[in-house]
Amino acid sequence: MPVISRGFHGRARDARHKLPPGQYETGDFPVLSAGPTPVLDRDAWEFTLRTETGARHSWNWAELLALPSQTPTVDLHCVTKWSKFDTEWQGVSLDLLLEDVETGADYALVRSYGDYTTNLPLADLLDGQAWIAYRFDGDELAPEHGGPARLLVPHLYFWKSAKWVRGIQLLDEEELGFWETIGYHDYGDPWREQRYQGD
Ligand SMILES: Nc1nc2c(c(=O)[nH]1)N[C@H]1C(S)=C(S)[C@@H](COP(=O)(O)O)O[C@H]1N2
Ligand SMILES: [Mo]
Repeated sequence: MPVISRGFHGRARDARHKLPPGQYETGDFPVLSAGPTPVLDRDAWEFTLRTETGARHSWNWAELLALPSQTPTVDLHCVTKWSKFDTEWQGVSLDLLLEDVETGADYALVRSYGDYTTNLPLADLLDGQAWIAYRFDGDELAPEHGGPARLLVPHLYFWKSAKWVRGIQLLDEEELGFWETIGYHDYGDPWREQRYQGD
């Protein structure tokens, strides 16, 4: 029976397996923000889902924290080519937030405090793929990384994970967000290297 070494070679093979095309692994957690970090008061914080028919579903900070949470461990892939493996988060699944929301929408436009937006299909927020995350690596989510809470949707390039998330608008027709409007890919699958429109 062959002896399988779980030393350096095994780790290197794992790393390659986890690394999408064109990416490199980093142990750092770079901060990438298109504007200044907004100063947000948890007492005034609110997250609002709006459906295509105009129905509103809102959660304040206490309500969000009172919901059952999950602790996903995920890999992050930024379009600027860094990937960070095995990051540990705590947050509320979008499956739970959307559970009682009646919608036939196909698209979502995510809005942040501070005006950042990003778009994705509604299906990519469901089935255990997305969270409103409020803790990272055992601590409150730091403001520069999107605290009090950010969207976490790690199977797409990290620009889709809107920091300082404020709400999600559900839409029948696709509307493009901030980066998508200026040439980044509508969908942004790192495994298909969908960095720019046309990739
Ligand atoms: N509100 C908001 N969310 C954002 C951004 C931003 O500029 N504003 N940058 C995006 C990009 S391009 C990346 S790579 C990640 C960076 O998250 P980090 O700063 O926590 O690494 O946040 C994404 N979410
Ligand atoms: Mo990014």
